[in-house]
Amino acid sequence: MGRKLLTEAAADGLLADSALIAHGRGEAYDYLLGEATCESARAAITQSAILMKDAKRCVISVNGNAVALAAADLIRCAAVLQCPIEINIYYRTPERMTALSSRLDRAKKEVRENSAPNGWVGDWQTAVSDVKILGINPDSRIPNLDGPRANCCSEGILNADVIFVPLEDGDRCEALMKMGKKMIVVDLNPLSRTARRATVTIVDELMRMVPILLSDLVNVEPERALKWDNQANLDNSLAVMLRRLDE
Ligand code: PTJ
Repeated sequence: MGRKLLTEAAADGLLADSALIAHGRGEAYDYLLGEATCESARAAITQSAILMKDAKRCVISVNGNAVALAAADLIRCAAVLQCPIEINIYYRTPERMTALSSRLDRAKKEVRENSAPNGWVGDWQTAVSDVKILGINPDSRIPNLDGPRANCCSEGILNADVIFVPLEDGDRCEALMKMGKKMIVVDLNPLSRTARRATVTIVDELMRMVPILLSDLVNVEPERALKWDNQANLDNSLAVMLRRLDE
């Protein structure tokens, strides 16, 4: 399913040229995970939900792959949190930005017509309509980062305290951490620079983990904040992969 979504998104001009290479790298790590959400990833998802609910200004940052694989569920998460989604891509072109923005607008319309997530109480159509899609007109730059990928919005990434970023690039993650932001990343590679720098790393496949995050955002109480050792959590995910190699 993921491959189909990505090849269709590539044909629609949503993706970077290297997007399928990135996905293939992810698939290799996912194979070692047994294509299942491991215990350490499950704990990281709950910790992420707590940080996102606790945030003063949370933002969900998306790139081409994230939109292709999980646009609808990411919009549901944003609706529950009442936070914006910002398109922030590595290989930025006006054509890709427009294509990604249209795809998110279309997904928003579909999500608005579907039922609310289980356990969520309120006016779902209004909650979804209120989700802002940012990124097309950046008014700021991430300090200490070169090139167009530093472009961002003051209403989104620049002033957020907690940023959820699937498939983030190491340099940008580092620059945003230096700004004092809490970074929640999704990366199937527990050894990547992004995975090792982030506040919370979810070593899981994006399409598989977003529905779990959504359920936690609806159901987990924010007071349940856990003490978090990201390196220990990464080591546990790596141990799952190494055990599989030994089998
Ligand atoms: O849309 P853009 O312009 O921002 O470009 C996006 C890509 C993905 C091309 C760009 O960010 C990139 O080159 O990424 P990397 O450096 O190859 O990193 C991708 C990381 O994400 C790798 O560590 C993969 O293991 C991981 N990954 C790939 N697919 C998934 C994934 N992690 C979770 N779920 C996935 N579906």
